[in-house]
Amino acid sequence: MIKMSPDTALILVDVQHDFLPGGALAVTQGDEILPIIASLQPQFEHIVATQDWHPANHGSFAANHPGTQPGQQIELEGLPQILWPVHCVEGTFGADFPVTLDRSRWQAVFQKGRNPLVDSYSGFFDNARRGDTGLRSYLLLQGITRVCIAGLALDYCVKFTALDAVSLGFKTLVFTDATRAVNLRPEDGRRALDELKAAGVYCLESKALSSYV
Ligand code: VGL
Ligand code: ZN
Repeated sequence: MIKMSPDTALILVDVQHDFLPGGALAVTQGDEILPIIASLQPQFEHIVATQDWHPANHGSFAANHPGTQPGQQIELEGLPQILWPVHCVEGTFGADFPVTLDRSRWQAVFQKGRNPLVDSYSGFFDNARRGDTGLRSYLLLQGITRVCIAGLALDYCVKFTALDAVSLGFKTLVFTDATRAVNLRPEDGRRALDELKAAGVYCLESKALSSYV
């Protein structure tokens, strides 16, 4: 097992019941990333997580816009917004992390999506890039210059977290086997990887991590 240098953090994005099979916004085969995350965690000195955490009146829920369906796009406070099933409501089981996920070495959890008027795919900023979760300043205070990302979902929260990380100047890697896509359109996951690579994000299988050290 390799050990990443202390300037590198593992960011676990939204590994929550509602994104796992059986959840309200289940990502197909999302549970397959759990054993991979388990084998990745011991290789990192710094581990943080993000948690999708919505009030029940959140504007991204189709249920809060009568006459709409999940998957439909609307405008929310001037931004395009895909409507989702009710998911990750604060304090509910769906918003919690599975017990099989070892949290004993997590140093911090950054909640996002608390403002009902704007969605928040990235673990750093909301979609309007106004609200800040504090993740950036936390990483900077810890002396982190490189981040490695795993979690759900590849075409939304993993993608936008990685794009923000690279735009903030972090060397950024996404573990291609420790993420899965929602795939509202069948190619969304593959397209997300193309976008990430084009933005300068390393996309690597977890077993190839030693080649990145
Ligand atoms: C996510 C859609 C809505 C995600 C969160 O974690 O990828 N996707 N909220
Ligand atoms: Zn959400």
